[in-house]
Amino acid sequence: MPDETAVKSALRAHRIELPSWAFGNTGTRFKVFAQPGVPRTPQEKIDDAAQVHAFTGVAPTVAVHIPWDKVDDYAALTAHARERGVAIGTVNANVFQDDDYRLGSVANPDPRVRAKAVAHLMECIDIMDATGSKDLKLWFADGTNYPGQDDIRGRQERLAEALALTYERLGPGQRMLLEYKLFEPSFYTTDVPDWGTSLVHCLALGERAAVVVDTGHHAPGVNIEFIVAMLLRAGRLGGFDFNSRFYADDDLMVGAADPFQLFRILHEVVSAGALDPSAGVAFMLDQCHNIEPKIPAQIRSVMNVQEATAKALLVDRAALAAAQQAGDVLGANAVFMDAYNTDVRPLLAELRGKMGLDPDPVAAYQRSGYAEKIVADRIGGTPASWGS
Ligand code: LRH
Ligand code: MN
Repeated sequence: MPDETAVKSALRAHRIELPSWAFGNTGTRFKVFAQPGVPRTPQEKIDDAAQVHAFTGVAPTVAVHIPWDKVDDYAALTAHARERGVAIGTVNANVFQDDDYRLGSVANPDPRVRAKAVAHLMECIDIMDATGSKDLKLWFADGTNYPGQDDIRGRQERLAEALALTYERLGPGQRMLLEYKLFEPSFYTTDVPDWGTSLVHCLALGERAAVVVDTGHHAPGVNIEFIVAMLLRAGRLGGFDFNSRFYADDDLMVGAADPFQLFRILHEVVSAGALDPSAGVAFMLDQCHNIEPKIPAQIRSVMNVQEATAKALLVDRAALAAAQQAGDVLGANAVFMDAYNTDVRPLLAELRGKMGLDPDPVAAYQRSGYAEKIVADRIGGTPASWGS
């Protein structure tokens, strides 16, 4: 059986990055429901993210999205984060909300539009230089809606050219993370639709390009842990955008729709020795809390990742390997399920106690009065949202 002390120290060292945009108003094309106390500025988003870190102890960085988190002084924003015990993490580019990008951004037939998109990617690296961020995350809405609308291979050429220009600009210690998505907002082709396409581009670019697996970006029934195992084997798993879904890119709380899938994914990560921050896999949340209170939802999401990770760390690897080698199908599955069916909440509560934290972070946050304070303080101004 795994040594509980080792399990706890791995959980203590685990790092989960929060998305600034999860704290703003979000919704669907049908409605964005405004919530009271929502942040109006990148600074207030960071304040809210710092609450999640204060109560969980394992979420010390906040991913930003440009221009949603655009400021005049990124050094000041970095200092603001530091003063609240967190740091600016991954910088997300956004070339999907400008009228010029109707037919795409980096894959657009029009070279003027492609140049505009590449200029934005370069600007994001300038921001990374100012915030000390190491990862540039790229997700492209680029694609087509109708057969014949554009040349599929031609768009790949344009995409590859833009990625190469951007890769060239990366500074020391900086990486490029390429996220794929099956569809939406494009409904016929998406230029980076799957892990294979992302990996092919990353391999062509170089060592500092890696794939991001957003758990909501696959066709129903896709075995995501198989993709994770393959990317780990290739040394090109750059990170995760964790969320969960019942149907499409629902961006629900990670583990809410399918906690067993999350466990299977983290089993592959732990088995490859890739949980430790030194392995370079970024564990990020990418979620939208359309109807639920956002800060407690982020706290719950971090706890869901911790619970799945703890279960994955509790898999008796020796027994599993022995059963697998022996072809003992039921035995191997039983070892796997024993870990999954282990109630890890007492272990995590105890660990939080050792970290000087309340064993129940959600309840502790609700007792803190912060939710009431931001509703009272944040009067006026424009609540943050995806601002399209
Ligand atoms: C696209 C995506 C991408 C982000 C956006 C907020 O669906 O997953 O990671 O840029 O959501
Ligand atoms: Mn994502």
